[in-house]
Amino acid sequence: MSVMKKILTTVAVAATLMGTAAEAKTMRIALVVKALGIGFFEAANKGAQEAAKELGDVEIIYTGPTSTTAEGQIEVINSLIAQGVDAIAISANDPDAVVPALKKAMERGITVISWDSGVAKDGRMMHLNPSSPALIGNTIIKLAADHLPDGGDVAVLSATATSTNQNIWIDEMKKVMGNYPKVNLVATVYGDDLADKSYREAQGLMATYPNLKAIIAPTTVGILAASQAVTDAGKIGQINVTGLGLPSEMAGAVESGATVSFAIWNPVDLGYAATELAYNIAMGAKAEPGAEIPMGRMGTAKLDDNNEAAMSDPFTYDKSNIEEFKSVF
Ligand code: RAM
Repeated sequence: MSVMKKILTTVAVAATLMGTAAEAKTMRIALVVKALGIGFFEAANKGAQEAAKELGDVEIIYTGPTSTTAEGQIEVINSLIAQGVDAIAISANDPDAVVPALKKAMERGITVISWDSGVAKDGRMMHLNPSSPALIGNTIIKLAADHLPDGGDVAVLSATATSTNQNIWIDEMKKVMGNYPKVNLVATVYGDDLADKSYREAQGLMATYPNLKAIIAPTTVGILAASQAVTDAGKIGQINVTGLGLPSEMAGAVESGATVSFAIWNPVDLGYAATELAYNIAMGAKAEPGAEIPMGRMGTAKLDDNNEAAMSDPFTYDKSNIEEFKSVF
């Protein structure tokens, strides 16, 4: 065989092998987050990567807009449709605004689920809640009320005004406010899951409500910013910042006393579970009421009438356990 022929043959063999590899096709699952740069979603991505490794033939595309807008997510979704991904698992900035783009994705055969922050029923095959919304709503007010024996003014510092998950949790919280007659909810403000805006909103609350006793931030970005604002204002011990946070980000606030306690579920597990669900539905599992869809080491998701399921209960962190968990997530 001439040298040239040998080279050509080698190239041809290599091309054939590559073609075969492409046919035994890797499943591409896009994990679309509210915005890039949020620790909670980075932890979820760790779980997604873990699931991908376990499943073997999966590639995770971790993506999202640079700020928490539905418009930014729509652009991301359209680009994922153009790339022909196999599945989209989204934490939505707005339950309705992303529906047309996600419907288009499903029409093209892309599996679509939501997790963390839900999409309206028409725009997804199922939704994975981190925990029961009622339990989360109960938890965030209880965290504040437990440290207010004499009651007092509390305010909510949320994420965006259209965020599905925070809005549901705040609604659930309001339903049980009657159990805490001495606790008075004076305001709900929005920091858009941006550190600087959340910080300014916390400052605004302190200025407007001089008797404020607690800030409830059901967002990891908001709770961290509010604890810093309270610390900088010299109000540790006067205003307790609580809500949902990451032990890794909140360790300093717990140590200083700006935050007595807060709660969260494991975000790594949430990203892992969402990936397992997207994979299994893309592989043919039917997302319908009553279905039980496997989530790997997280067990199974049992879908309710709305095609929703919950992962696990929130867990409370304080001085007694923060050290142990701050290096986990
Ligand atoms: C922020 C996001 C996320 C929420 C957590 C608690 O990271 O708003 O959607 O689940 O907080």
